Amino acid sequence: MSLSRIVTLDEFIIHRQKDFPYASGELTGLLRDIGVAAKIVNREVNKAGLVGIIGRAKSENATGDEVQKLDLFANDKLIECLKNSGECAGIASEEDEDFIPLTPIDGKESKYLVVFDPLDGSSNIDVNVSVGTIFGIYRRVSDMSGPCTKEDFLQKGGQLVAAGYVLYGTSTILVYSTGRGVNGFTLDPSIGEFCLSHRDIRIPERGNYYSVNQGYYLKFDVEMRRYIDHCSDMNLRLRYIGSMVSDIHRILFQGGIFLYPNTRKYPHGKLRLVYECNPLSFIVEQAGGKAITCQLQRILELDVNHLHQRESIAIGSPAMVDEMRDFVERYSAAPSFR
Ligand code: FBP
Repeated sequence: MSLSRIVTLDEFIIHRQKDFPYASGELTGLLRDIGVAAKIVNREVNKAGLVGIIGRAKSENATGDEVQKLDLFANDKLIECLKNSGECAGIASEEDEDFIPLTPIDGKESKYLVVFDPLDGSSNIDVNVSVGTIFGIYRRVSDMSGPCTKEDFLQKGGQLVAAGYVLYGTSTILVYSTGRGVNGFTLDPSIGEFCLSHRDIRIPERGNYYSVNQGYYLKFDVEMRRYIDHCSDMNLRLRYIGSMVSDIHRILFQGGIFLYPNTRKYPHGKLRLVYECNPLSFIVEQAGGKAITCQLQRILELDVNHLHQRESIAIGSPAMVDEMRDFVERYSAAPSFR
């Protein structure tokens, strides 16, 4: 498929279905429906200031974080699209306490589940800084004759069959992988279609950027402070948007490393394993990068004990993640590295 002609997301997904000999079209349908939900969310994000949808909603989410009105809008739209798709047996959202089993349409049980962060970086919504939707797709492990169960959503990231994100930025781009490389599709508002714009994305081995909330520097463990000092000594440039999906998107194309270490406030890290770390680690690994915790475990191999589990993370260019690993092994006081 040459980039010289317009290739829409739907066309590309259908074309790639042949990569899966036993494909039934369900995953194709699900990816297509997520694309539709992204267009609806994009429309509201773009005119947020005009339709009274900016600002806080008077509620907190499952993990006690402030919720923005647009968070709830995006959450509702994704749930609605997945409910109507008929290709999804259940969903788990960062905004909802528990997973939501979906009623089969026409009695047809689906074998897929979707986890998502409806709007990542929501603290940036009101100030017009890029935000994104992050999603992951799993195959059920529970008995298909009944509704999905919690076990279905506690699968390791390595079990993902597909993952992706939509970035609502200077342009809107959907980036996804089904485990056979990573491709990006830019929304062309004039035809209302996501069109193939970035084929087979490969992350650079190394980059000139590091991404961390430097404001927490003194709250990080000594080995993280040593590594951040090293980044500065190496004249790497600090870039931190405060929307993980936006920082990861930059790193996918320009290289670099994103860090959210554990702190006193977040002793296990802040970012959610199921909705943020696993799907983005799947994408980055598919593009040739690496993703580990600041205790050096591979993110995609982590046990998932509960839906809103938080983890520390170091993710990005492989050579830079390896270098961070060396610093932890050299400077960490933790007995496991002695
Ligand atoms: P939300 O999904 O609730 O927006 O939280 C996640 C997030 O906003 C990430 O996108 C971002 O990297 C991080 O939190 C910023 O956190 P902090 O302000 O503590 O640096």
